[in-house]
Amino acid sequence: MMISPSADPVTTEVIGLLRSHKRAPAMGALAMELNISKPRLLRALEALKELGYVIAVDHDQRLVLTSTPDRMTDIEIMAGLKTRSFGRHLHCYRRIGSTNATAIDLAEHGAPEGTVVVAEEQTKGRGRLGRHWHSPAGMGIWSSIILRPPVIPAQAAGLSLLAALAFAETAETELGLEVKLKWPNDGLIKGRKVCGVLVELSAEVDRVHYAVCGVGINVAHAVKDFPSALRKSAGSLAMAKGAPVERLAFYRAFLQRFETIYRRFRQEGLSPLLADYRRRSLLLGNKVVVRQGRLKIAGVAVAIDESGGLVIKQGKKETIVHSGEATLR
Ligand code: BTX
Repeated sequence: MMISPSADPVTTEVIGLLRSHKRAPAMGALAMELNISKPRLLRALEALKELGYVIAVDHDQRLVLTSTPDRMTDIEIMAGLKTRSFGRHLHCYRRIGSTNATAIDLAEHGAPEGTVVVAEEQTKGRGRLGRHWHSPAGMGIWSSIILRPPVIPAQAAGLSLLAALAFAETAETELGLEVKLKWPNDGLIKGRKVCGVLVELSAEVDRVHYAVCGVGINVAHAVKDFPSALRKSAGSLAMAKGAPVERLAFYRAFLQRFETIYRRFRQEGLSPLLADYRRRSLLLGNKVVVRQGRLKIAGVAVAIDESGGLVIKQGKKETIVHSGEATLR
């Protein structure tokens, strides 16, 4: 089910007015200003209340917006969003199977670059290689962005790295947390996985039609909120910070940073961004094993190359892997 307060123009106008006035006009005057009936205004106020807005009436009967909800709705994400294209087309859901699946559908129907699908909860959140991504209601940022980069499929592999890097830089600047990146796509804080990225492509051999870049960020979980199988390995921003973290502010900052990084990638490729990725890499300089199905590649992770591949040194031989599951030995 979609949550789209902006679909109702009256609700959008009311919230805009309440935001821009410390004390908005009283109910009757406000209805006149908006050129609507009082019952129509009441309906909009009721809808906002249901979404978690707290609107008080002061001693002069004026309306005062006292708090806005930390919910991933289009109106709230847009408020103060400074991007050019990321998040300018928003599809927000209360509950969805997978934001990646819905974004793929939208991309197939021509949705422009930067279109975003966000959900409060995913019932079939996808990880890589058919794995499941735990995405409970209200706890995290479950979001997919449609990209249309003018690159060949091999270069699109770098998109996972860009999204993970955007997560790391956002967590560092917004919350002062130290993030480690485990090639290709995990964001870890204090040894726990807080962010995962899943890029799905539609491409020909020499052209990418679109890429859907799905990013899952655990924000509000305490250890007990994870299923028991994940309690040792998974973490959240709130756990790392030791304090509540506002999802909306983090998400807006993430979209802005991701857009900046992505624009650079479009113009200059992956190389100028690699130093920032390498600096946070958990694997480089260490002994690793990368599993690709039944194949196991063991050696020392020595570099990340221009296409985002991990270079593994085995004696004198170097192998570049472009996908797989990496672990430290
Ligand atoms: P991955 O395959 O690298 O990680 C999946 C593995 O991580 C699981 O097998 C499990 O062990 C562990 N895991 C599952 N859920 C969580 C969690 N919430 N926190 C930490 N560890 C977990 C990573 O795949 C890619 C994940 C992308 C998720 C986003 S959410 C929005 C978008 N829509 C969608 O369906 N997927 C992406």
